[in-house]
Amino acid sequence: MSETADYKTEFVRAAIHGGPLSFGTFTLKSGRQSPYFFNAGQFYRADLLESISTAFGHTIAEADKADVFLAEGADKNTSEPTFDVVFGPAYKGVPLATAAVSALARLDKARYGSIGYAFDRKEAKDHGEGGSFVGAPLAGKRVVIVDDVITAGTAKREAVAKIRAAGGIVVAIVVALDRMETLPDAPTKESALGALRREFGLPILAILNLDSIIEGMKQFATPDDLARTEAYRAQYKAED
Ligand code: OMP
Repeated sequence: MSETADYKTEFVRAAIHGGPLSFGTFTLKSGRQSPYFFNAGQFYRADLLESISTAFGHTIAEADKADVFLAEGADKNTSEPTFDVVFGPAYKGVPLATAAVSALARLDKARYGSIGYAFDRKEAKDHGEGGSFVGAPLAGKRVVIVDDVITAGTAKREAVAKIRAAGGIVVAIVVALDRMETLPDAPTKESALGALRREFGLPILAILNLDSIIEGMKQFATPDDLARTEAYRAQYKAED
């Protein structure tokens, strides 16, 4: 993994050794039987949360500084961040957004000190402050969505629709893991991530993908788990 950024190597190591990335036989939302499963809910320990939030922070900051979130033709003023809010869909996206914003402030407080986090409620609250969202206001704001895994993209479509309905401008989606799979029942070998990117015309970034997990497994996993994951990739990997 010599060409992989240190934070990614550390993230794969923490995911495999700490428990979030496990090996066995798992039934996915799509019905496929996968030899590996990435459970973002397992990053609950302080040291694991540190590794995933650092990885999100670096990925977002690198894209921001490279103007990836700017629409084509937009004015470039690199002293200001190109987004305002990091949004994590409930439930698993909630700690990811919160921790990512904290990591951004650690990386560069002058640039990211004013970035907010937000998340949605599964059920709208009708008392107290009320509403369907918690955290930074979304109306008129440039929003980066963060989430755990992309397999088919369904949860990301829902998040984009909710944010747009609240007046927010979605500028990118960043996930911890792109499983790089073909869409179930699709006639082509198009990936879920590619389909989303074309549908919304948005940058969609992943900290890790199936290829980088397999690279990491060569260092951190057993040969048997590695062989089963490579066979799964040969069967389901998308072509774009
Ligand atoms: P979409 O790609 O937006 O449909 O969301 C994928 C969802 O699949 C995740 O948000 C999880 O609920 C679940 N999932 C995982 O968490 N980890 C995996 O490794 C695989 C899946 C999955 O079922 O595909």
